[in-house]
Amino acid sequence: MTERTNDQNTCDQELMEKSAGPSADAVTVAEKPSRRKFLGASALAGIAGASTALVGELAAPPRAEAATSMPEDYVAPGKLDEYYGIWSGGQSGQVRILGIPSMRELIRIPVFNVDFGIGWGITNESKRVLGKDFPLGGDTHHPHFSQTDGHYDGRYIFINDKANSRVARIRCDVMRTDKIITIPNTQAIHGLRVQRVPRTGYVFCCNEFRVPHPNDGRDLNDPKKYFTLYTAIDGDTMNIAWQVHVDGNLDNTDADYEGKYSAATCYNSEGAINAAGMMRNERDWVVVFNIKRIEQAVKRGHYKTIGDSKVPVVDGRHGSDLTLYVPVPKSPHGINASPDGKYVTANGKLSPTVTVMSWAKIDDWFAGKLKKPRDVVVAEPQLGIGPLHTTYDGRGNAYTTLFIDSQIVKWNIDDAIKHYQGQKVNYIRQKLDVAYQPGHNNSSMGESRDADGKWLVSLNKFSKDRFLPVGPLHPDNDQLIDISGEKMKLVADASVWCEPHDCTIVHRRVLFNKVKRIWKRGDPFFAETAAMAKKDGVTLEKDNKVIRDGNKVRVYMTSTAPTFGLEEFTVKKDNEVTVTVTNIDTIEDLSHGFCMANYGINFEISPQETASVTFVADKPGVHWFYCTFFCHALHLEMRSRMLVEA
Ligand code: CUK
Ligand code: CUA
Repeated sequence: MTERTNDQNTCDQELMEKSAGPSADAVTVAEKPSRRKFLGASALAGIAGASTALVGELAAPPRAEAATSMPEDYVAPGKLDEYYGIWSGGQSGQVRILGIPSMRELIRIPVFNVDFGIGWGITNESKRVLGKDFPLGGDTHHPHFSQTDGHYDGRYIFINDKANSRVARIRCDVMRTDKIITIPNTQAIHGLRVQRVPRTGYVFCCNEFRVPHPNDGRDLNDPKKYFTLYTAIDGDTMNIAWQVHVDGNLDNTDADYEGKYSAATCYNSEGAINAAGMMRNERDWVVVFNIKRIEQAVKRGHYKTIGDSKVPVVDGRHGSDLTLYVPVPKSPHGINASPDGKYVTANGKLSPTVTVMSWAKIDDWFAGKLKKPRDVVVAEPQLGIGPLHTTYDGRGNAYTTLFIDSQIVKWNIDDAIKHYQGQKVNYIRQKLDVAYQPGHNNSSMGESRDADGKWLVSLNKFSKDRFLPVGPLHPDNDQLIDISGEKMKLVADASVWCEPHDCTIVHRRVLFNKVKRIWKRGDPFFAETAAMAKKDGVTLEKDNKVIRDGNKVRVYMTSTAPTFGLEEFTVKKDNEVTVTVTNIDTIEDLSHGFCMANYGINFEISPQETASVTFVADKPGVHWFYCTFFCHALHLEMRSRMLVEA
């Protein structure tokens, strides 16, 4: 693949030198960050109640700032990135694609949000995906690719919406959301990962909040009766396969490399309803789900249903043989399977440790060969304050974010295991300062067997002084780190809009040839619209027609630069109008838009795509509709009239 060349470095250095004037230097010096002072009080308050040892370490003296090196893999104009990064869009409810290593944002994929740019939430095609009465936004956290036998297969991306308890699927060939489902019996879908083997298969989700079931007003203030569920979705049909009634709450999840197990962290084994209560126990747990046994229980009818939902709910509480509860230190957060298929780590959050469990030992437990649930633990390295998430380089090393320490710690799994067995070995390889307060990190190909240990991204919650001030709301700072050598090297800062949480990084070979450059006629995304046209006797690719059907008017037109197929159409006030536009241009990148002035309508139509919108023509008069994508020298002239009779 692309080799890093000195030429690129030199070129980049020259660029940097040219752009950095004396005033820029002055700002850098004057505003030199003092990382350690930052967050002191609020971070301490946040872990009040955590052990005093933690608080003691927080007060430790500052370390030197890590030197930021010039981008080593500068992607020059016209050059392509080697990796795709799929970013969660956080509270924007979208998914974004970045190029790596450039960290350039390439595109945004609207998912749970309304987007005026492409008309997501405006067109009939997107509304069919969003469903009736859809909420206007979402809180996305975990974008993950479908896999086959532990390799990314480039079919789908799955993403959760914590705010409205939904899960969406994005088709990778057109990078368009094609399914959104609301998970029954839940509040706040948080953790999401996929079954790796034999394939995806299941999409596993953590329902975070404990609520009464059914949540219809009963047991309002009786938290003892609240509980939550672990959900498995069939990734092919997007139907719910089953749910598991668990003890405690659920946070994050991951699956193994054999198709036998998935596991989830629980930070509220206490079943409390406030922060102090949730931190009471010194230990919470990881729940391991035995997939075969759960499937058998469902098959045998050993399940209940809740309220109106038909989803089978099996009982996986303590004492069930469907699950294993592994006690781990206080309030674990991230859970991450290692790409060698051997281990899964639970990150301590309020404990400075990460708990390493062995899938083989989990096998032994379910076979009745182990006495105590803790016997599946093979290491518990002490890494620093606030471990949240871990990722891997495929060479036996793990990289864990330390939220409070604002660091990434690189550690060796085998050495951590030896240390746990009593040997005197140092498992910590390096600690790298990041800016600041990292949540997730993710490595190139890191959640698959093909982890290649080239790049690491640290998704930092705070950017503080790293960018020009832009008002009280700061961007997040996602930092690119080179992990190809012995030492981690910080390469670039990238500002991002709130608050991505997580990303997945895949080599371009996974997607490059799967991604379509123009739509294919007959695509299922607009199949329903095409069926409607057929009923009206309309050939979308050539007809420009107005069909009157009582109070309903259906307008069909083509678009080809720089004209719409119709120069005008006439409707009566309060007619329900459906406008269907087919972009018959065949040239890559030649998108048109359809914007109806003063009607709040805009959508994009890519080459060979059909898109439609339905609205009530409640404003009489002349309304120009115009193209919103600069498609031609006569783009501004690409406009026609809707005449609404009073
Ligand atoms: S969570 Cu945000 S930093 Cu939603 Cu995966 Cu850990
Ligand atoms: Cu079509 Cu601008």
